[in-house]
Amino acid sequence: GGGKNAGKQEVSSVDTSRYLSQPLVSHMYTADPSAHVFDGRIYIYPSHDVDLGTPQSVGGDHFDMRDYHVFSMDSIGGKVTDHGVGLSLEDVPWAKRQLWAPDAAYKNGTYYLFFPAKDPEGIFRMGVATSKSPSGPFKAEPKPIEGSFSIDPAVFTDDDGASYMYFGGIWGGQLQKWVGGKFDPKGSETDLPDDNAPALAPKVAKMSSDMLSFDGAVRDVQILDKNGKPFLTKDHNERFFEAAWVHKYNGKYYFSYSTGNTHFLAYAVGDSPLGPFTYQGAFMNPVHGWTSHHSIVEVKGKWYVFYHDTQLSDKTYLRNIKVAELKHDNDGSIELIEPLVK
Ligand code: FUB
Repeated sequence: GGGKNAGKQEVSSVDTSRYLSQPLVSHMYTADPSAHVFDGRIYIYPSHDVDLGTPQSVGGDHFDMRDYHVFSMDSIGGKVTDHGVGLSLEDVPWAKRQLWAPDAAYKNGTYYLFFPAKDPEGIFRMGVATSKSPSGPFKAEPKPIEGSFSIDPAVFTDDDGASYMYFGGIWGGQLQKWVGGKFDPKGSETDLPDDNAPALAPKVAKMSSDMLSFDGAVRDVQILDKNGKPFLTKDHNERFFEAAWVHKYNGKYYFSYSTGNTHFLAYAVGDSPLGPFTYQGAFMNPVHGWTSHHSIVEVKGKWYVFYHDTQLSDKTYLRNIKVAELKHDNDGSIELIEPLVK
């Protein structure tokens, strides 16, 4: 069971009955699963975690991923197919390291893979790669998306066909180093210093019709409390950290994210894809592991959350993707999921 020594368990002694669901993939480590239904099949675009011995740092250097694999299945609970390497670091001309959480989208016969990576200066940017198949392989554009920065792109396409990219992450995701609109290498490694100032906001940009660039300005995503006030830096249980995702349910826009160092997956609801969004609460309690990162998708009339934990490795940076059902109540709220069975 759990308790103080849980982190010291050998892999062979992991008690699988502690977990709400089991890893979808166990022949390699996977994380940050972005799931989509394309052509009636479920495709998953995760990070591919590897152990290269890179020393741990607050900035997350040990999340040192080098490629992406694409996975698919015909139904929830069905066999998972590994389509192999969809994109490699060496095939991205501008990217030097750390292929972090990706997402995918489809428009006009083309599939798009969006991904963050550090450029030669050590600054996270967002790249895009294209394919005629949802399983790849994807060909990267020669340059990062102009005006992009930080991590964790999530692309949502509304019913009117307009697409938006949500992105940003604090601490290792560098969002706090961009407060002046320009990268400050001397900026904080964690939250901004003023605990009583408004917390850093995630970002949103409308995508151009060819999905290769931002159409207009990058804007702040406002996450407000129930009194209409923004959360403050000190509100670590509620404020945005990373892992943005948007889904639409009953005409409302649900902006969900990780609170990072407090390990919740939380959500906020709004009437426009650009926000503002009003915080509703956590919908998933902390998983086993430090990071929490998810996607929410409808499959045949039921809703699912794809997420990860560290069941297979007991190491923060070697994760495994999972899926669980997600329930919207009649009032639109999401039922709280407990990923660790007590
Ligand atoms: O996988 C690397 C980073 O860890 C992701 O980009 C974050 O969301 C966190 O899961």
